[in-house]
Amino acid sequence: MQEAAKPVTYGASERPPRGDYARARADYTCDQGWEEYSADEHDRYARLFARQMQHVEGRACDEFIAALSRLGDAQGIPRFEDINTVLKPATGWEIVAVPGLIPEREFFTLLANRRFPVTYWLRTEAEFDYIVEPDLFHDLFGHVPLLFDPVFADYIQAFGAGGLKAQGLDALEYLSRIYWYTVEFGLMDTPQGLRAYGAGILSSVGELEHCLTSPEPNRVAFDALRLMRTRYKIDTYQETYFVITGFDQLFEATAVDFTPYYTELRDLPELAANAVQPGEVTYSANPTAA
Ligand code: HBI
Ligand code: FE
Repeated sequence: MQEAAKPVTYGASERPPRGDYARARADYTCDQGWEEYSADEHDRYARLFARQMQHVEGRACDEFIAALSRLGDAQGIPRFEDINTVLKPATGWEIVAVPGLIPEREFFTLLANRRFPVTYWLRTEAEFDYIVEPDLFHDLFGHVPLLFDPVFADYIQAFGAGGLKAQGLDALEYLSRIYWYTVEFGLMDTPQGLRAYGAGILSSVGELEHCLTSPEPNRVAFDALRLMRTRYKIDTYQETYFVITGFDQLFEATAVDFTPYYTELRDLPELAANAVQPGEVTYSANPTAA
C-alpha cells in the first residue's frame, strides 16, 4: 500500500474538500480520469472558456493571449496528455492532475521539477461565476498559457526551488505573498497600458475589469521587499496589485536567493493589504479596459 495523500483546504474552510484525495499518489498527483467527465461538465467547460475568451482580449498581457489557443479547441475539457504534447517541447513544462490544494512541500517540489499541478475536477453550475478554491478551469485557463512563455516558465520553476530552500526558515508567509501578488494577481505595464497576467484575475470575470479600471485599488510598482511585507485578502477583490514591467523583472527579483530578504523582513513592520507608502510609484486605472 502506498501512503495515502491527505486532503488540504484553504484556511479555516468548513467545506469538505471536493477532490478525491484517496486516488492521489504519495506526491499528490493522480490520474486526470478524463473518461469520467460528464457531457454537462464538458459543456460547462466550453461555456466558461468561451465567455472568458471575450473578457481577456485587451485586458490580458500579449504573452497570455498568444498562448491561449494552445490549450486545444475548447469544445470540451482537454486531455492533459494532449496539452503536454505541445507544452513539453515548448518550455519543458508538463501539467499533472491533482485532487485540489496540496501541501506546500509537494507543491514546491512539483514546480521545481517543471510540473504544474492542475485540479482534475470542474466547478458546479452554481459556481459558474465564482468559486473560492482553485478548480480545473482556474488552473488550466488561468495558469497554463503562461507556462508557454520561456521567461515566466523559468520564474515559476525558480519560485518552486526557492520555496523548497525556504522550508524550515519560517518564510512560508513571504513565499505565499510572492505567489499571490505575482502568479495569481499580477499586473503588467505594457506599451498598450496596464494588462493582467495573474491567473486569479484572468480566470475571473469581475476582477479582470475591476483590477484595470476601478479607481479603488492601489497599483504599486513591483518591489520584492515591499510585496513580501504586504498582507492579502483571499475572499474579496485585492486592495493592492503589484505592477511589473516584464517577466524578466520578476525572474531577476526572485531567481536570486530569497534568503537575504528574510532577515531584513524580520525588522520591518508588515503592511496592511490597502497600505500606500510615502513616495511610492503607483499606476492609475486604465479606463479604456472597461
Ligand atoms: N496546491 N494545487 C495547489 N495549487 C496551488 O496554487 C497551491 C497549492 N498548495 C499550496 C499553495 N498553492 C500556496 O501555499 C502557495 O501560496 C505557495
Ligand atoms: Fe491559482
